[in-house]
Amino acid sequence: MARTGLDDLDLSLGKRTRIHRLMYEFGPGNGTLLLLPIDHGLEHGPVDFFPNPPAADPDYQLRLAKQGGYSGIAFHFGLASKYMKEYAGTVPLVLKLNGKTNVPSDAEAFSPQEAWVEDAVRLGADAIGYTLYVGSPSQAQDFVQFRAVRAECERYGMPIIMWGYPRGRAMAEKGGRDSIYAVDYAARVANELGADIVKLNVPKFRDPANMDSPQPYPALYEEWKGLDENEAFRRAVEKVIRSAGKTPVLFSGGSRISDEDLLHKARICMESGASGFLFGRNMWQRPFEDGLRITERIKTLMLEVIASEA
Ligand code: FBP
Repeated sequence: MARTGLDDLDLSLGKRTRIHRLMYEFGPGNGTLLLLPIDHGLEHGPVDFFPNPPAADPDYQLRLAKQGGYSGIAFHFGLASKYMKEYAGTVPLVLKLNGKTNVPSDAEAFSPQEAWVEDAVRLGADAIGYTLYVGSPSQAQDFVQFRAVRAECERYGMPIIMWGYPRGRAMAEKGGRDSIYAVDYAARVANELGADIVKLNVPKFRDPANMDSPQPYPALYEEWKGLDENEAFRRAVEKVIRSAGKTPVLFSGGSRISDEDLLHKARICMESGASGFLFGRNMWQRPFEDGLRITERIKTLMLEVIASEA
């Protein structure tokens, strides 16, 4: 499937220049993105650092991003302004503008804005990150908040990477946040609302007939029924990327999985038209040298897939 690239996008010069830096001048290059997120201390709490305590110091991820050659690092305001001094100009920044802790229930999920696009400009960021909870009861408030961020991003030529997250009670009743229905919908929402790039979780296909909910998602998604797991996954990823239209898609890693599973998942995503990854825990919840090693394997895989398409 054709990959959505920079040439397919109608962007202002500022956005184009910044995305070019991320997709071609840093990271694996060739129009791809490999971002290292470290917003987990806010989103999940310090528990995410228990498997690898040195990773609680953001310098750990900055060193990994620099030595591993990532396209950029995603930070909230506090970490960006306190830890990046010696990495200025060598590790591109994606400034997350909204966030929340996971202490309150996800039923009403909403991430309030806690930094401005102007902060991103002042900190030298090449993009901002915005989490939008698709389907949450707070969705109306989220759309309004996003509209203001989008307008500021237009004004400053700042690209928007949307963390497109299906969440909330209604999504849970419709098959859950990782269902193909949910992720496919989030991909379309990102394209509709004007994200420049969208980050999604990989979709999981489960037969609606086997779900607890009396009315999961529309039967139209049953076309994957009976296919082997890999084929169902590949088709689900392709479907989601099609729904994202003119919005390049990144996939996240989620909690730690084996290297073989991670590489397998990454290959299918790239072959299906993904533009790259935003892998966090799978990269830094491990000893530093091991983090560099898996980073190299992922980058090699990404470039192999791109080369095979040339
Ligand atoms: P991971 O690769 O560790 O999943 O990171 C991607 C990410 O989007 C982070 O930016 C964010 O903190 C986290 O996932 C949210 O994970 P979850 O959806 O499980 O709360």
